[in-house]
Amino acid sequence: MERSFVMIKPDGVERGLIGEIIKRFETHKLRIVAMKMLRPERGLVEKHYEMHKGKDFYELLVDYISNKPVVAMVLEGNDAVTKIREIVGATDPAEARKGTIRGDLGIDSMEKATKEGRAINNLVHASGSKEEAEFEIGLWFKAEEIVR
Ligand code: IDP
Ligand code: MG
Repeated sequence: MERSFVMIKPDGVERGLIGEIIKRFETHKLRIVAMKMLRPERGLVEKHYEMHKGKDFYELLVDYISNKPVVAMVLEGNDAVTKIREIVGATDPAEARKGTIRGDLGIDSMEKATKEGRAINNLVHASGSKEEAEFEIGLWFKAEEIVR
């Protein structure tokens, strides 16, 4: 059984899509083993996205998430990392396939975000690899917060 980290980003929470997003994961046999709602402080978000440090969108990305309501969770299932990324879809909602969360529910695009000088609003974060998942789960959750 594999685990991955998922965060419903501030735009997903703001638009009332928490239930819809969670339903899509549960429907695909991914089990929630940890979950909390919080407004992550800047330091946590900086660490979470440290792999992007130095990129031109890094500060915008940290601004997008910091101190805003998000839902953080750990999901467990067969091939969870890959499966979740498939369910989530491509980074740019304008490019994401139908049937994916970002493709069906996303309303932003890389083009619009760039024009407006902000991060792409794409509803959800999901770990990109097993290594990322391990790092992110440890960053956001204490061992005793994993419930199964
Ligand atoms: P991912 O979330 O699909 O894994 P990453 O490349 O890891 O995509 O980027 C992290 C987040 O940063 C994206 O989900 C998106 O919100 C934002 N982002 C990525 N590339 C850009 C960009 O070129 N401009 C603005 N924001 C971006
Ligand atoms: Mg990523």
